[in-house]
Amino acid sequence: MTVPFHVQFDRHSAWRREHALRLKLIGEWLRQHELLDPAMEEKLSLLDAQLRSEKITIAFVAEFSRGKSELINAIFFAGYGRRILPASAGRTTMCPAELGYDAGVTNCLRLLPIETRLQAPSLAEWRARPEQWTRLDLDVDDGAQLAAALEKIAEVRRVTRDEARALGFWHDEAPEDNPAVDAQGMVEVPAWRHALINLPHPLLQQGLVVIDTPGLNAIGAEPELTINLIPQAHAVVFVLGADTAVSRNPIWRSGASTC
Ligand SMILES: Nc1nc2c(ncn2[C@@H]2O[C@H](COP(=O)(O)OP(=O)(O)O)[C@@H](O)[C@H]2O)c(=O)[nH]1
Ligand SMILES: [Mg+2]
Repeated sequence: MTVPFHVQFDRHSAWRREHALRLKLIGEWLRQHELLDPAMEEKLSLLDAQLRSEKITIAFVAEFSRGKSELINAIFFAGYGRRILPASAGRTTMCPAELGYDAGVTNCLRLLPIETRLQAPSLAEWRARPEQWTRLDLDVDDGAQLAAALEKIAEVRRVTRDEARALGFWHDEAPEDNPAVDAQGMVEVPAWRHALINLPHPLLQQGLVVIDTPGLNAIGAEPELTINLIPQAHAVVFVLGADTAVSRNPIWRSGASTC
């Protein structure tokens, strides 16, 4: 019989707690026998911190509008009886969203402006600069407030083609993937580069991190997704539309090779 994911995840969390306890007992035993030198103490506390902070990351990958965000809504937010993460027909949400829980941070949505792509620091480095992220508080007891706040993830900006090119959303060599140009010669790009959602959902509290990726083009536009976040995920869920199945889109080749 297949063991459901949440049961396996509970077991994994129990295994981690058990190991943290054993480490503590080893530390006490070593101290009692006067064997705990500072180097050993530091090693034990590092291992303990690692066990406590370790995350299990699952990335949802597909072409745009295949139901990734809606699936995450169904798994995590069904209790609200309404849509929480923005999900709509067409190529809407181009900003990757990462759901997780850090007890040291309030329930909030943090958004990194798209313009940060024009600067040198990597996404990992921006994470260490919380003041650069726009922050919105989230009320977990109010589904309407939660959904309204998370709508912000889908915000777009109108920019010139040159700006879009600099931001990685315009490629002269692949015109079919470029955003539509309006009468004023402007194109839409996402307003945000990355979204971090901090919520005390039981699975997230146990260390699960879920990455909702945008469609293929936007994945390509954020090298860190292709180089770091997706390959380093412990599991990648590929979502197919029943009506479209596996298309000729190279996401299947590039996705498979990064896993
Ligand atoms: N009929 C049907 N529509 C779905 C299903 N999953 C998602 N959708 C709709 O398909 C559209 C795109 O879904 P979304 O989750 O935004 O796709 P994403 O771009 O892959 O995140 C939305 O209007 C969803 O409500 C499904 O299983 N059945
Ligand atoms: Mg989506």
